[in-house]
Amino acid sequence: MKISKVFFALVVMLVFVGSLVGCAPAATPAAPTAVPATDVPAKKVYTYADMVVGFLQTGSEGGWRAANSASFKETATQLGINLKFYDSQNDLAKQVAGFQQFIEDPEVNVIVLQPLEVTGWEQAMKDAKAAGKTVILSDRRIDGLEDYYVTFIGADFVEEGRKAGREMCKMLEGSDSKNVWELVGNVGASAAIDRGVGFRETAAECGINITKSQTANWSVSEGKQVTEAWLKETKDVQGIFGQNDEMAFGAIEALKEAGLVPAVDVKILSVDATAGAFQAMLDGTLNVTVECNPLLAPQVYEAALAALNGESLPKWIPSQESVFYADDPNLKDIAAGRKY
Ligand code: GYE
Repeated sequence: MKISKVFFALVVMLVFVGSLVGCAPAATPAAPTAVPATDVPAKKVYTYADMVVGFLQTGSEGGWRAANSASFKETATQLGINLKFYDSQNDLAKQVAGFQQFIEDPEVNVIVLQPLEVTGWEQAMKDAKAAGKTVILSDRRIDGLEDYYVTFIGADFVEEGRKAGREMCKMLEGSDSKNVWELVGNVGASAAIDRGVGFRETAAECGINITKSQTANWSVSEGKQVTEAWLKETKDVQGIFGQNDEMAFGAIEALKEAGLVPAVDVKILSVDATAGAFQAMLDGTLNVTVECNPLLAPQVYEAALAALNGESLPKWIPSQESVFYADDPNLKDIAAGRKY
């Protein structure tokens, strides 16, 4: 019995030692030598002072564009951003060339593109990514290439078009004829393409007949020339939709010279809601303007800084907008409070 007790104790001891050896790793690796915190490079946190923005502006075609350019210049000064401003003079080839210049500029870490047209950007966008540039679209979108820009900050132009169609329907309610003429912006621009899509969606709901549609390239002079030519063919028109304020101003001039009373004989509706549109509504020559906000710089610079600091952003950050009416009793006060 004594032997068995000794044997049992020996077995228990051997099992206990084995269990220790079995759980312990074969060879406990030496703990890695901790790197003193001071030797790990701290992740850089960018500030606005670190931003060098290459800004590709479309041109200087009207009141909306002037307010938009001022927004980017004034906000850059306020935030201490180094802004390199490139005027593409409404020429796509010039804008693509300017984009390449910013890609090759070692100082530029952010490129903000306000694309003249939705296509023509594949190579430039791929080159920018390869060069490690942060690209943000502002004002207008491009087709596809979502992997090559951080985000698009701009209006929902289709919704602007829908609003325009609804307002034209309201103005022509009860009219025997609903013939409407459309003055289109630059045909390759998302603002023109999408406003046309939206307008057709809601104008169709009330039986509007778009009897004429032609580009007038966002300008007063071309808006007038196109409308004059149409009036020589017929005066059977009940409404004119200008895809921006300037083209509507040109149509207003043409109607007056043809002996028609704008906003009375022919309803006039535009998009942008610039100071000129508020003046035309106060003068009684424009019925409605759908707002498109040009003051995009604060949102764009904020998104650029977030992107430089590695934050992820939605692919589209829509700007918020309203609609303004000539018959609004508060129109004068609203106009006085506008920034553009
Ligand atoms: O409506 C027009 C300008 O891209 C939203 O461009 C902008 C448009 C605006 O020429 O006035």
